[in-house]
Amino acid sequence: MKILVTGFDPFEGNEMNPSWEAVKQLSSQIGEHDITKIEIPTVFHKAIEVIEQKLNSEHYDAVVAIGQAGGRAEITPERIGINIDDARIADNDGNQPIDIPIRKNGAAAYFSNLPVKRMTESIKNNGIPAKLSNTAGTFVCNHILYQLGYLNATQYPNLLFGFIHVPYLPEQVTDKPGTPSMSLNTIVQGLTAAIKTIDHLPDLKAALGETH
Ligand code: PCA
Repeated sequence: MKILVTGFDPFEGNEMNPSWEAVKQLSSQIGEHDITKIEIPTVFHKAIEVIEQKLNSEHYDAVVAIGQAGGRAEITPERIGINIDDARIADNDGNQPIDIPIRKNGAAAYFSNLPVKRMTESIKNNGIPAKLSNTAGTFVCNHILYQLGYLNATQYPNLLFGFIHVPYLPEQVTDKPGTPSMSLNTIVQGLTAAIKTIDHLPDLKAALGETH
């Protein structure tokens, strides 16, 4: 498969974004997949335009977007993107939409069509903490996952799409006592394990749900 993998630029005063740092280090061939990597801006709407340009200019079988989830301890494949922008902080262009639907004519939500449970288990089988997440938040990461679902529903019916959040890097939490982090090398290994397992087969029926 030809897979486009994206990482975000730094936001909220961070000097780096682990998502792009890790994506940069991915190998250009993961299992049977050819990997193309691009950095996208942490900006509502602009981020998806960059991805759309790539999809319009070349054929890709899948898009996997990666983002930072500061405070999470695990690598977290995301199950769903919801139709709302509700920003706690401004994006990198100063936009702070509050309770604005992303697409007026879109569904309430789109489920990732990647095998998110198999990806989660595969990361864990490599000795790396992972957890299936049921919310990508309401900032630019959720926005991108939702927009990818919208593109899949409206223009690219065969496109596989999904999102994976990654923790802070250790150097980002030196002044945030008690905040979890993960080394760059471990994040790269975890993403590699997840991407390797992408295919069109039905997902695992594993009990990875949550009670709350
Ligand atoms: N994380 C943010 C946006 C960019 C990023 O890396 C988020 O989780 O929405």
